[in-house]
Amino acid sequence: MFRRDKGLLNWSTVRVVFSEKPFSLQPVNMMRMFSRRHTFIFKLAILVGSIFLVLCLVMLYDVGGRTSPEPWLQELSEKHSQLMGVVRGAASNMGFQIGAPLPPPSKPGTNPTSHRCPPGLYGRGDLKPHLERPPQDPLGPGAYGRPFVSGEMSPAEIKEKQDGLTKNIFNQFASDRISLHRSLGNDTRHPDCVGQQFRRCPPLPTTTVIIVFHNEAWSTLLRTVYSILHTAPAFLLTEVLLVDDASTDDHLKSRLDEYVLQLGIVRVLRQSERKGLITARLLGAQAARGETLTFLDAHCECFDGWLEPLLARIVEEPTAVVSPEIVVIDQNSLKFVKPIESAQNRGNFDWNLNFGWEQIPDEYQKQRKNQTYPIRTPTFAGGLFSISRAYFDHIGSYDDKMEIWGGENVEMSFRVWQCGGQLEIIPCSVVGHIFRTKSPHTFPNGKSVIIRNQVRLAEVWMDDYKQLFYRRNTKAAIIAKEKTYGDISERLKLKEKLGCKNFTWYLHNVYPEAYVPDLTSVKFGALENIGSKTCLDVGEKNTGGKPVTMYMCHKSGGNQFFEYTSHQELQHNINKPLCLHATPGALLVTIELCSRKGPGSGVAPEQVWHFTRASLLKNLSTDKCLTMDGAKVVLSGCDSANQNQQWIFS
Ligand SMILES: *[C@@H]1O[C@H](CO)[C@@H](O)[C@H](O)[C@H]1NC(C)=O
Ligand SMILES: *[C@@H]1O[C@H](CO)[C@@H](O)[C@H](O)[C@H]1NC(C)=O
Ligand SMILES: *[C@@H]1O[C@H](CO)[C@@H](O)[C@H](O)[C@H]1NC(C)=O
Ligand SMILES: *[C@@H]1O[C@H](CO)[C@@H](O)[C@H](O)[C@H]1NC(C)=O
Ligand SMILES: [Mn+2]
Repeated sequence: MFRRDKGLLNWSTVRVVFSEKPFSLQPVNMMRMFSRRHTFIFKLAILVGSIFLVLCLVMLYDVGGRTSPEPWLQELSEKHSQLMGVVRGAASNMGFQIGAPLPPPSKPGTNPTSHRCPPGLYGRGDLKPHLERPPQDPLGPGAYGRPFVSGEMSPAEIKEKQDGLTKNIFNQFASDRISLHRSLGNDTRHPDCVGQQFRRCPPLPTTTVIIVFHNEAWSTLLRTVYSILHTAPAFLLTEVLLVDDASTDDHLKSRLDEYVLQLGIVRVLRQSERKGLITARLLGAQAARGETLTFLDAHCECFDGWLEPLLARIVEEPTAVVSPEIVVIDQNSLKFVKPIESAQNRGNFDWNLNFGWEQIPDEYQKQRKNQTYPIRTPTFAGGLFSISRAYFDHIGSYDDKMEIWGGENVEMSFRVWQCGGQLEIIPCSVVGHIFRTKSPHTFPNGKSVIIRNQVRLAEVWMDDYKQLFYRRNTKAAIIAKEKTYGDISERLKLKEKLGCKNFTWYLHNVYPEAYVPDLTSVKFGALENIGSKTCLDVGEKNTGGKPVTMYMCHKSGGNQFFEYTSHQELQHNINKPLCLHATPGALLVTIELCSRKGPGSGVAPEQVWHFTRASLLKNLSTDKCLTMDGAKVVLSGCDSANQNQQWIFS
């Protein structure tokens, strides 16, 4: 209960901070205090000092116009003008606690010191996009986000479509025929979002949009770019940086450079060697000149008003790392699934350290007074988000010794929360993304780089809980044991420097609903059958309700991970507790949600397995035993000489 209240408290504190004028009151109080003394000279000195102070504060207010109690912002200001140094020095000599302002906006051509911010709200005219959308053909292919419909196709077209699918794992044929400027039709977001307005003071920060791509199709890449230019308010968009992770396709070379030149605001940066997403994003972040960074994928379309709510939240809470609500662009029809008032999800993780989505707990949903409120999320998908550029650096950007791709989003999730920030989804910000069933790209060194990345994050952020991961992922356990995950000393130093909290704190405060398996269990691993030397396996995508099978022992955990609990259950528990379950009368043994739910609740008889001395797994009351029958797993009369009934943890 305490924790949830705290979430609310954060909100109200934020509001208080922004509704008072922190700079105007203090000098007046000082003068009152001193005016009770009667020495004229002393008064004069105080008066002069106060005037100086007031002047300094006015200057301070003009430059930044905002404040923050965050020490990381204070650190930052040291890099900026001498004036700021003088001001802060004077202020701290007088014993004031003044948070330093954000760095001045770095937009070329504007004079930062003249950057005052007027009261009131931005009007529609202020939020005009960088580039107006050209008139739309309402009957054009895929117009207004509708699905692409193909008519009769010639053999050449059929081949083109097939080639596009093979190369991209989405329908490039359709994408190539849809306008690069397509409008997504009427604004169908929740009315709270459509009506949301934004304060001019403190102003919304500028942003650099960073898009990493590798052999992306021309039409999806350029539609992403245009959809930004047609929706992002001109005064907020500093630039769009396209970071090429060593693409080999011809159209992404000089043709792309020349094309974006005419757009003015778009630049291409190149990574000559395939180093992956993480280093490519760091390259983009280093080159960025906006006050915030906005990362997008190379096959997105932005919905009306997507950018302002992200940036507004960062102004309100500079340590917030904010993601849009991600909607689906269908990989076959390129239909843009428009936002509706439906169930919203948040991010989670399982004990294989994979990211997933889950419904927001009702209790938490009720605390959000309207749809403009952010949704706190334990983890994020990590592809699409905005962050203050200063905070991105402060919080340790990315682990640059992670390779290619994978795990970086979970790493950043744990790090941001444990080190004092927050991860949020802003439902009023909607961006569509083409979700693919698999990646079209090859990975240098294969999939093991992902596991290595995950071990790095487990070693740095998860304390003893990393064991839960290693037990379920044997390849990770080997990497950890052999210490082949590389040097993590820099990351540990960062954790120390930022005074980050531990993983227990994260689980209790950020994700109290998390399912945490037993850390003390002693019997776990793969359940190998003595007779066949094959292993008990839950099979693909078995989240309960399906029979288990026998499969070649792959010795990497995952679908073959089982844990024998002190309650005599056989649990397969990577993202939730699933139990080996024998339905009376049924032929096959399945896994089902465990019947035991915490202390006090009992185990259903269908889920009790007695491990005998002869390595049989036996139901005491019916005297039947777990039996391997080819690829099937059944129950049959116990016979301790039958090797097909003998099981060991390996
Ligand atoms: C947008 O809404 C208007 C009024 O509700 C409707 O007439 C129009 O057809 C809609 N446009 C699209 C593209 O759906
Ligand atoms: C939603 O809540 C915010 C913050 O309390 C408030 O400023 C805004 O007016 C509310 N919007 C609506 C539509 O009620
Ligand atoms: C984790 O941090 C909490 C305080 O947030 C502390 O009480 C606890 O002992 C720490 N746990 C470990 C395992 O260090
Ligand atoms: C064990 O026997 C009980 C009682 O007959 C039955 O309800 C249960 O389903 C059986 N469990 C297994 C695992 O066979
Ligand atoms: Mn993608």
